[in-house]
Amino acid sequence: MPVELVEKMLTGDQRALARLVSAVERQSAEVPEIMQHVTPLLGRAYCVGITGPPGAGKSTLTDRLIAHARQQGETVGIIAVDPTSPFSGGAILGDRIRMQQHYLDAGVYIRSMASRGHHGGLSHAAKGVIKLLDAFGKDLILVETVGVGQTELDVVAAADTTVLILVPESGDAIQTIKAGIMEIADLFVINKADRDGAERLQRDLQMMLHVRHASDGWCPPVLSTQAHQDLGIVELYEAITTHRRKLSETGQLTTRRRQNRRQELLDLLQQQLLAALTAQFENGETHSGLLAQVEEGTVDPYTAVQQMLVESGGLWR
Ligand SMILES: Nc1nc2c(ncn2[C@@H]2O[C@H](COP(=O)(O)OP(=O)(O)OP(=O)(O)O)[C@@H](O)[C@H]2O)c(=O)[nH]1
Ligand SMILES: [Mg+2]
Repeated sequence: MPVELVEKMLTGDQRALARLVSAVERQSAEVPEIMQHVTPLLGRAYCVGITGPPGAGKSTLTDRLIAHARQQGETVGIIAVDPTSPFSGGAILGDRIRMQQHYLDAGVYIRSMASRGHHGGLSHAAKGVIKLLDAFGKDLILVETVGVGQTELDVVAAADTTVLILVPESGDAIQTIKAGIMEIADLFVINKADRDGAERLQRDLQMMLHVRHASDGWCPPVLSTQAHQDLGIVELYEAITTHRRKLSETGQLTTRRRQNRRQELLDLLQQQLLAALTAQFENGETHSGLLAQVEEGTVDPYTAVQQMLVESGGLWR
């Protein structure tokens, strides 16, 4: 029973949490009921999205951030989203190795999510898990994604603060980094600053961001770290804290979270409508005559869609 499981989780039961996380990951039919019980408890945790190209050092940085947050007395939840691997393979295994020192800490909960079985629902599943960790009482939630596709963009956009991790080699590739991620990043980090080109990239980025953000209230800082040596981590943590304070003081945190909830509703509606309509269509339950006509070219797809929406419950006005 979802209600009992949620109540059990709220007593601090990690196994109940794990079972709820699995239900949300599967997008089980119980998700609406789970969310009904969880929603009144949300909003206490602070969520940080950590994204960047493969191998940039996201997991190593996350590992160091966890350690620092724990020293500050915060409890931490981590979600590592790996949309590229069809199995719990490479990157997730890497996460396990890099974050293993925290697996035994009861104040830390780590969950890896791969794309297998999600059929495009990965970002919804990830957002659901963020909510569970929030309700469970984690102070800080870190979400690691490889910043290459729409799923990651959707997930990091749901975070309160988004951190983009680059490496000195990203300098030449900066044009190819998904533009959306460059635009939503609140903080930039050049990791592997022990390598050549770090300072130049930092200068270039600062200049670019300064021009772009001259008029708004927050110019994203560009930090430099050497995660494997634990260098720059405290500064990164403090920059996240500063951004958080600024968002709270200006009321932007409330605005952002409202927008995110709205977006989540629209995305979910779109996903579920599409799934329902497509299933009807593919099972040949309805519209089979129309399909044949479209296939033959006697009816155009615009008219067909209009008619299908009318038939599917008056969705077309
Ligand atoms: N030279 C150098 N290597 C680093 C630094 N930070 C991390 N690394 C190394 O970079 C490699 C990749 O680190 P990860 O933390 O797994 O990177 P990631 O971005 O999580 O990788 P994926 O999740 O696979 O995309 C590891 O071998 C790290 O030890 C750094 O500051 N300098
Ligand atoms: Mg990683």
